[in-house]
Amino acid sequence: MTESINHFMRRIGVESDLRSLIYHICRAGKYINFTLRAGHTGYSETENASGEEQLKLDVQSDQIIMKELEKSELCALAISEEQELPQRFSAPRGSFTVAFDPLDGSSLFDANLSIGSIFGIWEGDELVGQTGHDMVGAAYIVYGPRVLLVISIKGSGTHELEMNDVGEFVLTRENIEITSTSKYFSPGNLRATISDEKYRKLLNDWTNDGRTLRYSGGMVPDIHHTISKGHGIFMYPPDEKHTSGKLRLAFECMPMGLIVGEAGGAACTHAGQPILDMSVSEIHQRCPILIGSTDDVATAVAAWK
Ligand code: AFP
Repeated sequence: MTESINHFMRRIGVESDLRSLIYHICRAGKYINFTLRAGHTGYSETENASGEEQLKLDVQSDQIIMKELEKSELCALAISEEQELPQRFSAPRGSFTVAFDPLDGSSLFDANLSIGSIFGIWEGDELVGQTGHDMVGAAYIVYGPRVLLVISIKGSGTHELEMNDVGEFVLTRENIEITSTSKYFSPGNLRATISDEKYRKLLNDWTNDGRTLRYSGGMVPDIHHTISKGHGIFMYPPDEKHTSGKLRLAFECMPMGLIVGEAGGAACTHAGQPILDMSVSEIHQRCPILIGSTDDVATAVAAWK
């Protein structure tokens, strides 16, 4: 007997307005998945807040999520990677802030590779000043051969659900655990090894130790590889071009930090600062990230000392 997301969240004690907000996030995921399968690739002749070209799918996914968050009447503040300014909504039923990347890795879609949506959830109607520890929940949806939702509610673990043939998410894995070390590694920003000999040495050492490289260029499927296998490390260190790294703190690194942390993993910058200890000072700020098996993250931090 499969268990629906609503029944599962009720069973683990998720309070009703957070359950309702997550229900709307799941509905957005269903509609995004339908849009992806309709195959509207191509560019929209616009740029996002970070000056990156936007695919039509980026814009459509952003619109779908914004509409569901507004309809929930629970989201007071919505912050998207695709929009420079936050959106404020009337939220008579409750007050949450949602920061999200609507379609992370969208440039991979025309190559038929997996991509995803990432969500971080805070209470209240402000994001600046909030830390990763202040999140009440986080989730990602990976649009691949199977459409999967991985969700963490603060203090209640990390769980995986699969979208069924009528667009509903049903539980597939409860209380996922990440072991302390791995035989895999997912090294992003390889161009940094040209000037960063510490990164270069770490990757050489792990390669010589016989580790298997797993990297697609999509943060969501690459971190899902760690979640799925129960071990691994994803890295995106800084370089001259990305002096603070490429990935965004509020709608990529913090949500992934909660999800991996609730599964027993670790997430920090290459300098060893825990991602969840950081606070948001600018909504589009970026940060370097090492995330996954705790001992592997510690080994990587030590390599940069
Ligand atoms: P796009 O969203 O522009 O495809 O970038 C994807 C991403 O933000 C993240 O999903 C990847 O981990 C990272 O960029 C890959 O960056 P590189 O292209 O430098 O490998």
